[in-house]
Amino acid sequence: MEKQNEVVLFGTWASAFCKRVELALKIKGIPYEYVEEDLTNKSESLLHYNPVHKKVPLLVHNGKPNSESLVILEYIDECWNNTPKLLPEDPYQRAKVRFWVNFVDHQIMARLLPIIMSRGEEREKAIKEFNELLKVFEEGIKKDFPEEFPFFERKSLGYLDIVVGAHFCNYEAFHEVVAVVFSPEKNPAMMAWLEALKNHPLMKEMLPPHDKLVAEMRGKYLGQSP
Ligand SMILES: N[C@@H](CCC(=O)N[C@@H](CS)C(=O)NCC(=O)O)C(=O)O
Repeated sequence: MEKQNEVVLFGTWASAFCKRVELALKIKGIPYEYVEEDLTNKSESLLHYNPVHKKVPLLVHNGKPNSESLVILEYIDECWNNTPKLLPEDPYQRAKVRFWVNFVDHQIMARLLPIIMSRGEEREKAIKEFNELLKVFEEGIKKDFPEEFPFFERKSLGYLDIVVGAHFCNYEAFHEVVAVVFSPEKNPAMMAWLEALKNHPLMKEMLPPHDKLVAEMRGKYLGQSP
């Protein structure tokens, strides 16, 4: 007999994209099996189920694969629609949330690599540009969601909380290894939101341990072995 709702997530522990999916599954209370992938030696299953990108996260639901974290989040929200909603019910609010998630993914995240790759004055310039985008983001979400900021104080964690939290709650590791990019003086709204997210029980449970992440980042960005 075919198993009902068999959910398998292929991921890697340090990937914020994978954390997005794990958070969504936990918020919705969906039981799942987790498979840790070695990206230097990808499994047959990953290559078979995600032949286009060959990346994690990969979610296999009753044998049907889904890849790309944002696609997976929306799939989860639609499939398990009697659990807390990740996206708002109202189509316009939903569009706004998608707009800002897209802004984080394509604009803000893209400004991190120039910071990692540069040094000295060039890095200062890259940090300044990153902060300018954060300002746009902060002003934008305060304007679009005036009643809801920080979001989860009024409801369970949503789509934007997941994306922002999974990527930026571990900012202290980035500060330690690469550079200080967030500060309460420059980014008060973002910092308040991150502090609140960091204290959320699911975020605490899901985020990679600080020291392990620092060691991983030192290896990846600075070529230092543990
Ligand atoms: N746009 C993808 C990005 C996923 C991604 O970059 N995954 C990385 C791990 S963080 C990966 O699998 N890399 C393996 C590779 O590039 O071969 C998403 O949102 O899921």
